[in-house]
Amino acid sequence: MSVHSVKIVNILEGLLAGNDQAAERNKQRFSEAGVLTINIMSSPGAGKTSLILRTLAAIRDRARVGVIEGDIAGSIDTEKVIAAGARDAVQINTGGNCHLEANMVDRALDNLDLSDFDIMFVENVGNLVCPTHWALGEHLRLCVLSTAEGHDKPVKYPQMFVTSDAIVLNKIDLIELVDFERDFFYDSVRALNPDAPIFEISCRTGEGIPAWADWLLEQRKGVVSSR
Ligand SMILES: Nc1nc2c(ncn2[C@@H]2O[C@H](COP(=O)(O)OP(=O)(O)O)[C@@H](O)[C@H]2O)c(=O)[nH]1
Ligand SMILES: [Mg+2]
Ligand SMILES: [Zn+2]
Repeated sequence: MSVHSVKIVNILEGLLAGNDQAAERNKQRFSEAGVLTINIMSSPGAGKTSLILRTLAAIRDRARVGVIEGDIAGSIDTEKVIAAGARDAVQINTGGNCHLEANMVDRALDNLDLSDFDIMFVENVGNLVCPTHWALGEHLRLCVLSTAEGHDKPVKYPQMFVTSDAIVLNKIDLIELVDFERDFFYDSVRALNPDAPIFEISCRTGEGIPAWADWLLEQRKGVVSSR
């Protein structure tokens, strides 16, 4: 390795260590407030916003939900989640950055009162690679994959599947149309991550949303009881 590349590696490690500390502080704030926080990761268009909207409709009478929306630009998703019943939402424009970082979530928290919420969704930037390295302070890491992307994604992006606490297989309504091989997908996910629950969902039809919503509400109890 040249001196130059050693330097780059060290700078990245330093940045990630600083990010981990900021994430730990965020997590402490979420935990003390009893707010279950979920970092939602996927490639662009897999259905992160659609899942938040469907989940809001399913649980808004049982939990107070907030949303932190990470996008490279624009605030279109924030307007949608407020209209769907989120108690409050904040948009983070990353200004070109391809993932959220803990200090961005810290700044978003300046605009939210954590005592208003039971659950906080953080919609990460659409990207299956670098969000895996940048903790935000979440309790749960959720990977959303859509059938249209193909069954081989766990093999191509293993780190995303290794580090996820739960996986949503979205657009299940399209599974026959896109030749998605369910067995291949399950075998490759299980080789990387034996325990994460996998929820088959269609945000188009609502299939699978009740089981996912119930699981989520159950996870929130863990955050409250560990306060
Ligand atoms: N057929 C189908 N389309 C979906 C489903 N979920 C989302 N979509 C569509 O996929 C596109 C991207 O969804 P969006 O939630 O914006 O993805 P995001 O970029 O991950 O936030 C939109 O046109 C959605 O209507 C689904 O379960 N089935
Ligand atoms: Mg979105
Ligand atoms: Zn990135």
